[in-house]
Amino acid sequence: MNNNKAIERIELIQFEIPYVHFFETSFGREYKKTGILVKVLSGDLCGYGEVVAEKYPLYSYETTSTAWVVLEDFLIPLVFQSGLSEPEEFYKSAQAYLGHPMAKAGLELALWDLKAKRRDMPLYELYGSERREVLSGVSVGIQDSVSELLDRIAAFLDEGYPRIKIKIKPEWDVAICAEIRKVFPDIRLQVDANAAYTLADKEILLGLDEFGLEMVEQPFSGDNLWDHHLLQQELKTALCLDESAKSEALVRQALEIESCRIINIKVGRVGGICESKKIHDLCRQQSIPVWCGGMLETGIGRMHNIHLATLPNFTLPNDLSASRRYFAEDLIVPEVEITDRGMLTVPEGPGLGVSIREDRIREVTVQQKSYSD
Ligand code: OSB
Ligand code: MG
Repeated sequence: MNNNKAIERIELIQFEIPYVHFFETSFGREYKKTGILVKVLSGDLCGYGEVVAEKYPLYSYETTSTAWVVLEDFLIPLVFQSGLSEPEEFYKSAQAYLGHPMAKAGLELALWDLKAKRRDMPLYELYGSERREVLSGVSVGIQDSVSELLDRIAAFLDEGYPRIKIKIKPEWDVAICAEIRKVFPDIRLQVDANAAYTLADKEILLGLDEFGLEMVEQPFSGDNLWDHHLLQQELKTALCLDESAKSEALVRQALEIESCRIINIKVGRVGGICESKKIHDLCRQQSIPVWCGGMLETGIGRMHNIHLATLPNFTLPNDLSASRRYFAEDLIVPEVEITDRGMLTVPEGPGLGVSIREDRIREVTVQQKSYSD
């Protein structure tokens, strides 16, 4: 088979899958995952990607519907018009269009999976990594009561997760950390505010210093690098940027002014693997550790994250949990599981290295469309 053959067909599949337990952040409570799968077909091979944009523009301005339109009107035509099939070429060409990183990342991921399958090698090897295991971690949403939160944390620790991240918001922050520390004084613990505070809340945020947290993630809005800098000057705990870390250029500026000491890399938020690698390399040069964030992806998006997290500067536990932490049934086999050492094993097969359950995809499909040249 000719390896340089163009893409013959692209499919978009919008899906909805209920969570096993609701997920609540400072943005609100969600009961199901909405997203888009991207399939790129060439010869007898198919590459899979996932668009992590959510139903509502809360975490990001992108939504499932904006991503669909941007893919249909601009990004898919770009692939067919230029005859490209390499993810690096796609990354360069798609930069002409502003914004919409999650839409771009979904298609770029599918092209990476295809590229690795064409070479008959696992994605992590294509990325130049050698690691066969990455650190898991679990992100625990806001609960109805402290006792429910403590029960959930205890259950996740029993399952072997090496680090717990809790979501915080005003009125669910310092007192909650104090309750957790009473019961679990020594666990690796961090908090994520999803932009719920402003500098006027500085005293509350400084109160988090007494809990030995690994980091405080994104207290202020995504556009606000300077206020993160002002807080980091007084906060002993490391700040970590998520929503703000939108590109290599912004991460470079954030590090120059010391807005944070840790970076969360999400492929969707930054617009793909090429941009993620640039951020990873920049942080590595500057001795800034990174970890892989999640968007409650299906197994397809999460396997992509697992391969990315094999890069050497992903040294902190990732927001990568077992399939059953999110869904009753995942879209892949084998499902993602954590080892007794709290790790995730990176599969050896070509591309993502797992089988895609087309039967399960059909069950969760809301809308589907096929595009060809
Ligand atoms: O801020 O990390 C976040 C989920 C949706 C939107 C934003 C975030 C999250 C998570 C999920 O924390 C972590 C995971 O996928 O396990
Ligand atoms: Mg976050």
